[in-house]
Amino acid sequence: MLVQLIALAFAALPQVLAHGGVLSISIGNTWYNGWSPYNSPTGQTTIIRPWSTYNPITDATDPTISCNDDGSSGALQLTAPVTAGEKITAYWNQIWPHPYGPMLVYMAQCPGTTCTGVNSDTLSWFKIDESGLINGTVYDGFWGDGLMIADNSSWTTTIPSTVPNGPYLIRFETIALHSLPAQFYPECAQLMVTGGGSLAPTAAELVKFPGAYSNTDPGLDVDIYSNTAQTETTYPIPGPPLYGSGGVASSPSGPSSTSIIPTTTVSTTPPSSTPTGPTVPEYGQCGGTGFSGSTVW
Ligand SMILES: [Cu+2]
Repeated sequence: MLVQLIALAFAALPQVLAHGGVLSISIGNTWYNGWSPYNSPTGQTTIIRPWSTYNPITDATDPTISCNDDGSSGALQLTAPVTAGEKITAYWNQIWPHPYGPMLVYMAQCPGTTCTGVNSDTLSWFKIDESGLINGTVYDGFWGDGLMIADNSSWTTTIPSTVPNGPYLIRFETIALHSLPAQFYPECAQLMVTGGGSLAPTAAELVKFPGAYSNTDPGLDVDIYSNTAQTETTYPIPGPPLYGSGGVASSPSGPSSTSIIPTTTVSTTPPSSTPTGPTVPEYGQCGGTGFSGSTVW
């Protein structure tokens, strides 16, 4: 009977169990509980922008791809103070199940004095961090996503010391390539940056969401189980060149193959409350029909 009840419970929540998103954020020693997509939005106060589903976005031009929602702020939206040069960590809702694909972090400055009330679709984003194929092959190498999983399903990045002061959205994104179309998992939070610099992003570094990605980008329509993938050791990370790189946008036919390993650190200050939520078996896969890759490290 118990087994049957458990089976029923799992059958009722297959989508929820399979995926997820950013449930909390820490900046320095400050812990911020995030948005709870399966609770009522009424009364939720958090620095994370509202988002509505654990399901992945599977179209690179989907209207919800900026912040996994309609782009609006919450009714009781908060903003976290951050000093340029400070580290910020995003925590996913579970042991993340998708080790194959890139990690990306973007920022976008809001007009005026606050991001509250500003639709994220209207902003111009620049990429401050990326990690693609770190080593090995596209088929079974070690990816940014694997590094995120290895770091307690969290991702730490540094607010560039050179960004101008002001209100920003930060957008943490993990892209899963275990099945096609690629799966996008973006979530955003509101920041107020102080102590910054004066290096504005270049035109080539600025993109819109939707707009930054195309479904035919070489880093998004890659079949990691193909024969060529088994010997391919470079991977073109989607999106614009990194902020401050002085680079120009790569053309689809001539992608760059840079793979920058970020300086991730395991948080030395454990959160006072750990994220709770649905769990899946370690490295359990979802959406991966025909999945044939490694299931253990
Ligand atoms: Cu998933």
